Amino acid sequence: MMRRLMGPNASTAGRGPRRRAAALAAACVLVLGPAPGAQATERKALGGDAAERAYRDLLDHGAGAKVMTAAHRGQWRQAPENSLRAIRLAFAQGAEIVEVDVRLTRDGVPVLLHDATVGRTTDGTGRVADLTYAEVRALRLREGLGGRQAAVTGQRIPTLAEAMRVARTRGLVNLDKGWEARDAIWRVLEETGTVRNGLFKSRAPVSEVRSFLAGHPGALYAHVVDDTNAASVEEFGDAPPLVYEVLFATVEDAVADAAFLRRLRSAGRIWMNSMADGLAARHTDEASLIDPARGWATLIGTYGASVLQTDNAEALETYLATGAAGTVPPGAVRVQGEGFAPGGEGISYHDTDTGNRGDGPGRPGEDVDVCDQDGAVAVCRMRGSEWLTYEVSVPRSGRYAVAARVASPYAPAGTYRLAFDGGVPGVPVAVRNTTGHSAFALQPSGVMRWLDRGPHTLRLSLDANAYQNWNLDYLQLEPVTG
Ligand SMILES: [Ca+2]
Ligand SMILES: [Ca+2]
Ligand SMILES: [Ca+2]
Repeated sequence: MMRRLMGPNASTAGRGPRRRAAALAAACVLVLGPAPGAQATERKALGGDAAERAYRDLLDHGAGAKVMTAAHRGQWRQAPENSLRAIRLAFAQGAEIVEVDVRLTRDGVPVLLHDATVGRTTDGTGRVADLTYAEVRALRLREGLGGRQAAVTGQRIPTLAEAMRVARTRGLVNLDKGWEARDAIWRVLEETGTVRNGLFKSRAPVSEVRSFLAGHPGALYAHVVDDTNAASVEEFGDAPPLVYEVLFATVEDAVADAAFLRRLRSAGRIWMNSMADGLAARHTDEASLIDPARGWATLIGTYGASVLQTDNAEALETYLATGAAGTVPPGAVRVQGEGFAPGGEGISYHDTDTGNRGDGPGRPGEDVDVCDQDGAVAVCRMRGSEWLTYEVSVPRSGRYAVAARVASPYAPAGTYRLAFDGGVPGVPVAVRNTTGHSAFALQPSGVMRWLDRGPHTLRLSLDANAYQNWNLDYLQLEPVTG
């Protein structure tokens, strides 16, 4: 019999031990995730609150097991990372799991903070391990992923206890960075009645993991493996962890091998990360938003992922429900930043330095700088006085509002103007801080224009006398109704 590395509390929750032979038989085929579209209805049929359903789903790794969404640091696009508001939003937007980071204050209180220091995400400085809880509580969180130029909000660093109370009926919490503080974390889970909500995670030696789980019945656990510790899978033997989190920098990594993953998949869930390049090769959120086959679809279908950690929980949920991701809204027209018109320097664009200084696919002989930002292809190294011309064709006559999908960790990030059909540039549009070079956000420009059905030119020019440091993924013309 296979004994899962989990205490008796967990095993009484509806899944008995599974015969090893059955597991081995299942291992002969890399089980594909359910077809996109199948998940939405399935979820409603189950009873209990959302956390109970997520818990049962996590324990299920059968052929029809649903793919689960884990929101990286909560919904940080709309609230500070690791804030209570970010956690609430992530659950409200469909994530079954919210990944948070746990650290101890000097006086031993588990709080949510990613870095060892508070500088990036708050208005304070110093190491959290050197600050008392009272000192930590006086700090205010910065927007999104933080950074020195991110606005300070009214949100505070939450305690783990506060976070677990939020999650208690809503879903699961993946406890990253917290292995060293596991005993303190366990006490919080017990005190808040959330043992079933907390998913521990580590890449600690197997003996250490076994010892902790043996002493903490019911603890949920994910083991992190990459090519440096793949042998730990052998050490777990026939008592595997509930979840393996598999990290692979490239598809040539040993842990990305199909037979290896089939084995993991037959015995539990496989968790993969699509936030950035190098976590699951180049199968990222941004690549998925261009074409799911370049990201999520391949992680699920080829690599057997049944938990995906994402910075785009809403978009992933949409993909899992409909099979589509990153689609253009009805009636809208999208033109890629890097898809500027042909013609060359001085005719279709002006760029201030020779050649493509970015790492992305620029055009031969042309100077516009194009970067690959974790799968998003964007015009980068944008400088004052540069401009780009686009050819757009609108499907019907009407008023259109222009929005730009941009990324920048700066405030101000930049200023651009739009000109239609060879006319004069309009009012300056400020690019707002998105708190990361790869943290793209679709920002309305406030510019609206009547356009007759058919082709038009649109020129985007950067004010010469303004600070400019931002990336342009695409422009979008959206029909204005009413
Ligand atoms: Ca250039
Ligand atoms: Ca440039
Ligand atoms: Ca683009």
